[in-house]
Amino acid sequence: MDFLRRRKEEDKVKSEGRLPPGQSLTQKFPVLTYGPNARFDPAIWDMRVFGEVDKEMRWSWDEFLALPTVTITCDIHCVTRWSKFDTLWEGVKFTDFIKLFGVKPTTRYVIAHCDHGYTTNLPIEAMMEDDVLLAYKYDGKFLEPDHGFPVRTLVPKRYFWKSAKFLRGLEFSTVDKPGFWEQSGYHNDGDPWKEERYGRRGFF
Ligand SMILES: Nc1nc2c(c(=O)[nH]1)N[C@H]1C(S)=C(S)[C@@H](COP(=O)(O)O)O[C@H]1N2
Ligand SMILES: [Mo]
Repeated sequence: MDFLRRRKEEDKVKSEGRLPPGQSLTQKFPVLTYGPNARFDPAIWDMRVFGEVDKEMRWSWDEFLALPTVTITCDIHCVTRWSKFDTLWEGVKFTDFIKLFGVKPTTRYVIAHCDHGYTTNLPIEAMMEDDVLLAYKYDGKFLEPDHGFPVRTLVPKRYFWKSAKFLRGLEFSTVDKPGFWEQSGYHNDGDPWKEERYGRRGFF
């Protein structure tokens, strides 16, 4: 019965054009992390920007928390086929953030660098979307460790592996640098609406 009810709900949202192809709705918030969560020590934690920027900068935890934030509600889509609707996030808006240090016109890609070496890449245009955040609150509370505490990128218009948990830095680059999953066969762009799950030369 539950299954049937869910199928009906999915048919409804699909007809409304809100569920990307091949996705199923979940009410839960699944956790997908390769490796351990980051250890967080506010005394040594920092956020860095480097590469093709006017001014390389770093923020301590306190300095980062002092930056102005915005709140957004969005749908998220994981490549493992779950989608979750109406998720509520707070964080520093990417387009506001970059005004603090200036991005050189030579920048074409942004590479997110995380604790334990996870990286993920996106064209600067994808990061300039209005709903891209350096998020640190979910549903009004600081992120759970499993969901990327203290800070993650949030890029709702891409599959969720592009939303980097345990974020420690953003690299602005003239060349593309495929990240952890992109090197393992996931698609380089990861647009759920085009169902860009796996790369042409992927292993899957
Ligand atoms: N640092 C880091 N970020 C990461 C991952 C990871 O393993 N390490 N997994 C990615 C994947 S594959 C997904 S689907 C989402 C999952 O986020 P969630 O655990 O909050 O649902 O985080 C992404 N960001
Ligand atoms: Mo994922």
